[in-house]
Amino acid sequence: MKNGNAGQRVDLVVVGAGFGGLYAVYKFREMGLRIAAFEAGGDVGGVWYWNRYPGARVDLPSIDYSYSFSPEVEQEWTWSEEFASQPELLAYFNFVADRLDLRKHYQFNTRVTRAVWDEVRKLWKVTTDRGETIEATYCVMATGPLSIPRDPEIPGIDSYKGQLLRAGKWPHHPVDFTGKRVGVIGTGSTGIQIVQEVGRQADELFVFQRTPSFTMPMRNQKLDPDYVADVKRNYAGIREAARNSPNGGVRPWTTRAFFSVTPSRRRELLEDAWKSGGLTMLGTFTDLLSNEEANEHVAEFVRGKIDGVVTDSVTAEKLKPRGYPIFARRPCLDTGYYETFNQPNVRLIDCVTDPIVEITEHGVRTQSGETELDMLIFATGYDGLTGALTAFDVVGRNGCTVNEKWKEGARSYLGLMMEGFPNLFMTTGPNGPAALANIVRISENDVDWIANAITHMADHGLDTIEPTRKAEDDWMALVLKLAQRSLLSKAKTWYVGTNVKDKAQGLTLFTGGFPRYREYCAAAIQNGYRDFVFERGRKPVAAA
Ligand code: NA7
Repeated sequence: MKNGNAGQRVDLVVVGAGFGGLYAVYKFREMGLRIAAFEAGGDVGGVWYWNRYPGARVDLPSIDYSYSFSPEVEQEWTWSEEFASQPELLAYFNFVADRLDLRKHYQFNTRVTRAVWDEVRKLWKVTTDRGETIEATYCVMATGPLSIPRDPEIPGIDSYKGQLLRAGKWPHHPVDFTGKRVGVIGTGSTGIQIVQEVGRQADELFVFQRTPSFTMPMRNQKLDPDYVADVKRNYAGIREAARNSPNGGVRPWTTRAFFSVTPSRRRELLEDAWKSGGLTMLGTFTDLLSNEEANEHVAEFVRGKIDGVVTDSVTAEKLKPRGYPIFARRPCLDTGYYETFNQPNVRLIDCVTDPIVEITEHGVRTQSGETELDMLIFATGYDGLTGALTAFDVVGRNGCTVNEKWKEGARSYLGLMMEGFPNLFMTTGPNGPAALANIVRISENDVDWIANAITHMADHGLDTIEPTRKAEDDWMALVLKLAQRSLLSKAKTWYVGTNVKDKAQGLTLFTGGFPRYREYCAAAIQNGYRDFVFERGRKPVAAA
């Protein structure tokens, strides 16, 4: 599709060309629906289209972080590394788009600026930054949990005269750091990946750290062709196992509680997990996110590893995360991050004891003085989970916007729909398991669920679908109850919204595990859609 959408009427609008969007376009096209799809980026890939910073890499095994819906794609695509790099991930997206001929449905470089529910005509009017308006019966917001990068709230950003780079909007050309004085603000997953890479190239690297993250060795490796062949023969079983695991992936998990084994056995298990790499440690005990004492033991184990690597004891101490549970912030995976701080060209600036005051013409001024920089990189995170749908006006019944609805915190039913927003669906939406389970498995689950709902409506001649207030209230109560049992709320992170000024705070994630989430989604269909209100014409219709 080029630019010929103005005034067009379609069955369904899809926003986004990441994992959720591409599968949605495929699925709904196969159902025979007329689709218009929009993507702000210049091509497919979602977050992997934008995040081209050096060292960008997924923290789930590539085998898991890929579609299961297409046997052709599974068999024809070959992953080269256990944890794929951004270029390989982008190549995968392009392969899928070409192989399934999805690109033609998209209008790229086009941002949706407004979506308004027309109560009389029972359709969504979707407006883009190109000034066109499309009408659609259904709207699928596949806008992703991490699509609105945010600058740090530091005065003076505009005055900086050096080269300013943002991890989430990285240039499309190679950036050369040789001979440069480089600063990185932010030490989450993104900052860590950048630091370990840029530290090897830059003349001097200054790492501005406010909250240290726990990071564990990724131990990435090239995939053995025999292993890949074996995976390809067994994809069906691998996918089934992933769907039935709490994290939606093949990562090992257990039914063993931390204090159920002796201290020496615990140590052994943690050492094994450390050696095995990736997020293995997260699956070593069941209660790491519910038992504070168990959690602190594991945190101390990881802090000990920092001492084992970082030679300067003051720097080692500063790098040790304290004051929040391990895994309550997204655990990071690294390849030599701590080793980077043993290099003479790398300096850690602790922004707790020496806070950033402003960004100046020449660099960054902390309380103790100015650090002059040729290049400054922001790795300062995202308005996560909700940011994409609050960044523009999504207007439901009675003129109510998503922003208004979510003023006190994001609400939804199953992370899929909202009361007051008929025929509007989300994939990996807030109050679903996004961020806590494999986003590809969640996206597939969500698109399949939406497809079921649309088929049900077509079969019964229904015009609108919307969850009841009670269903949404009950779901939110469950999400809250589970969240209260989890240590995830005990850290300041994008999971709980504390990283964005004035954002409502609270854990807007379903923490009950992926299989249980799938069960709830399936039950909402199998019980005859009793948690939804349907309309035919202007009349409410009881669930069939
Ligand atoms: P994160 O994990 O939200 O990290 C953002 C980092 O930026 C974090 O260390 C913040 O410190 C830091 N930050 C933000 N503002 C400032 C200011 N003003 N001064 C100093 N430091 C600041 O985002 P990522 O992009 O790394 O990772 C996002 C997800 O991508 C990750 O969870 C994985 O799922 C992949 P703070 O914690 O606020 O003290």
